[in-house]
Amino acid sequence: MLKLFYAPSSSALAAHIALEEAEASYELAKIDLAADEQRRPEYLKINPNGRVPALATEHGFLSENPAILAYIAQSFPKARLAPLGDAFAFARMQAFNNYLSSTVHVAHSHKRRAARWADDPVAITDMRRKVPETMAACFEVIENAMFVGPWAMGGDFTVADGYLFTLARWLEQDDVDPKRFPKVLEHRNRMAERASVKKIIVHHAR
Ligand SMILES: N[C@@H](CCC(=O)N[C@@H](CS)C(=O)NCC(=O)O)C(=O)O
Repeated sequence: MLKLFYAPSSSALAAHIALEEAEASYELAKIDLAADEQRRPEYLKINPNGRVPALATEHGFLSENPAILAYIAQSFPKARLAPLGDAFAFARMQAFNNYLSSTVHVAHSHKRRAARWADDPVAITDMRRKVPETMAACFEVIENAMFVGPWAMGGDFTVADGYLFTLARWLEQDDVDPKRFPKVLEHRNRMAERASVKKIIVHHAR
């Protein structure tokens, strides 16, 4: 049985959506980030990096959203959550997911986790101040260059859609007006109406 270690409205929502879309059997384990549960020794055995999501599988634990999403898509091929027979299309989906993970998510983290990158209070304040600008710049690239439509990667829904939805939900809290990105906003609204999302969103109240 798969077990998803998650925190409400964190990036783990992307994996949660993928599990629902795959119609997988899974359990949830909530990690309280405010209580720093992600740094407890028991959890560090699951993900030594002390982050959610993590996925317990029959083979062992997985961390990092792009890896978890690819694993779910490949483990449940009937759900058609990725272009499995097309190496190039699969790699493009991975490029999209890795951009979300390594660039967009990191830009967002400079608000709450700025102290990871600097000690000087002035530098920390400056990093936080820049988040609306860097997040908007990231979504500019998604809106104008990466998002194909109607789904992130084109005509077929993929695990990238749940991931984009997850990070697009953070725009307001990062002081970015989502109306600046009409394609992303329309996608976000459409995703919110999807059966999988409606079923699980109760776990991701903000
Ligand atoms: N690179 C990781 C990032 C995961 C991550 O930063 N998750 C956040 C929640 S959205 C977290 O666990 N934060 C707790 C912390 O930073 O201590 C991924 O893409 O899965």
